[in-house]
Amino acid sequence: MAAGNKMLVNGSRVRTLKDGGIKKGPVVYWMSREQRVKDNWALLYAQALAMERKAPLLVVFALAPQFLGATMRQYDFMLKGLACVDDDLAKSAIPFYLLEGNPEKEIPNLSTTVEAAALVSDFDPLRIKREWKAKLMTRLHIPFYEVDAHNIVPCWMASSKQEYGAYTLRPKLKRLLPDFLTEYPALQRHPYRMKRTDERIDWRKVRTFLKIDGSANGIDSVESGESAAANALDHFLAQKLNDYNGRRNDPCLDGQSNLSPYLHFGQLAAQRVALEVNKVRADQKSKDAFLEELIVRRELSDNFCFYNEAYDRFEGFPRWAQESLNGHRSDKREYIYTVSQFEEAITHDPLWNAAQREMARKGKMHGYMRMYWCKKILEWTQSPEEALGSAIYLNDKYELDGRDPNGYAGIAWSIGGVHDRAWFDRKVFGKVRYMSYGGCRSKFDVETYIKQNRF
Ligand code: FAD
Ligand code: FO1
Repeated sequence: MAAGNKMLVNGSRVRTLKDGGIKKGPVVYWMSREQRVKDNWALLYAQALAMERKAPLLVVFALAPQFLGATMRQYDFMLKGLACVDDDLAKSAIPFYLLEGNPEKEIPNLSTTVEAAALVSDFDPLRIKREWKAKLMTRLHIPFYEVDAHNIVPCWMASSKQEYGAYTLRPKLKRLLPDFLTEYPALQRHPYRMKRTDERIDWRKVRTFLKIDGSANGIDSVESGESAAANALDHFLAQKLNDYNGRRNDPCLDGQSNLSPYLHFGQLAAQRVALEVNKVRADQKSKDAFLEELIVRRELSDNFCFYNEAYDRFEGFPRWAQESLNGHRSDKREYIYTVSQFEEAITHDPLWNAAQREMARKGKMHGYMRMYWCKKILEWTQSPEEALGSAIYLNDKYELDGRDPNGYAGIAWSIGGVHDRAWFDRKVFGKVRYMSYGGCRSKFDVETYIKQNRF
């Protein structure tokens, strides 16, 4: 990127959280959601700012001791990916710092220590991130920018309000995509240095800092890091995209892309995926179906979490769903399970138990089963609020891709009809869409799925 040419990063991807004249000093990119070096608009913007001032650039990651119920399963995956980021940044002469502790303290301290001229962060609609930013802003005295490097069309550009569903967001995205679905400029080797004050990161010691639940085992079958993500994309494009439309909804087949852990941790850019999908020759219906999920459904989730601050609460459901679920609070539940009975997969339903086991063992439940799995938690729990709590707890404890706007939106869709329409009224569910064991049988071979996930 030519020195100082910020225009290569489309300005509407950037929001100014704190304004001010940029004095001398290094530019800091506080990496959080986008844990990658390539195809990262936030990093590219930070480098443009630094180039403009002939200033050093440094990247920091603040490692929180706990994060929304994450276990060693997710932290292990993330830390392996961050070690790759450290190596890859070094190849571009950009130092990477891992700070231990909550960002609202660590980031302002570091900015002061290095006498930073400006701070750049990446966009994330989750409450915890907005709180981190709000708190650290009170202690920051330099300009602070936020770049949406996750969505192809920046969240605040796609829509200025919560959308009813995919059908209302889709046309807005389609109109803006040509402006935003562009190739990325390359990150430059950074010419301006600052002396490195600390020794190399001890990635083993880092793990001892965490205060988390070690019970969910790591998932060795999914390799972490930016190059593993690129390989997973290549494999999907070459071997699976062509049949995606026909195979993606059958939980007995491995028809999905399996890209969600990489997208969640930002080891792969959705924009890169879309650019590569458009380049390859494959069945058009499958390409369209895949891009609908990758662009419309995924950006709809960020829209939901960005504009609905109750994205993980009953109050975040549409009015019709709240009223209708309220009307059925006292309905007798045919079965009632506690969250630990769900967690041990000991319900009366072998299909539901198989889905829970798939998630617990593989760290990734098939997309079709997530809907059935979640709706049954509503059906077999005393209240919608308790069902919501159990679904979020289990989803975020076991899914590698958990703690993500897609998860909160997916669970709110299943339990509270978010982004869905009202159906005919029935026990417990009210007008929220129902899914049944019989319905699954008509869609795929339930016995095979149960056998595959017997363990
Ligand atoms: P593919 O079918 O290959 O799709 C490619 C990408 O498109 C996905 O990685 C994802 O980014 C996006 N996508 C696909 N389906 C959806 C969807 N329904 N909503 C939003 N984006 C979508 N997704 C998560 O990333 N994390 C979660 O914690 C999560 N929890 C869910 C819980 C429930 C109850 C439901 C109904 C859905 C949940 N989803 C979640 C959405 C979806 O199931 C997963 O994104 C998908 O199964 C991931 O597998 P994949 O990457 O192989 O999907
Ligand atoms: N982001 C951080 O900035 N610091 C963390 O320590 C951190 C831990 C973490 C653990 C599990 C997980 O799934 C996500 C985690 N994230 C962390 C955030 C993550 O990178 C994503 O930004 C959000 O979860 C998705 O919006």
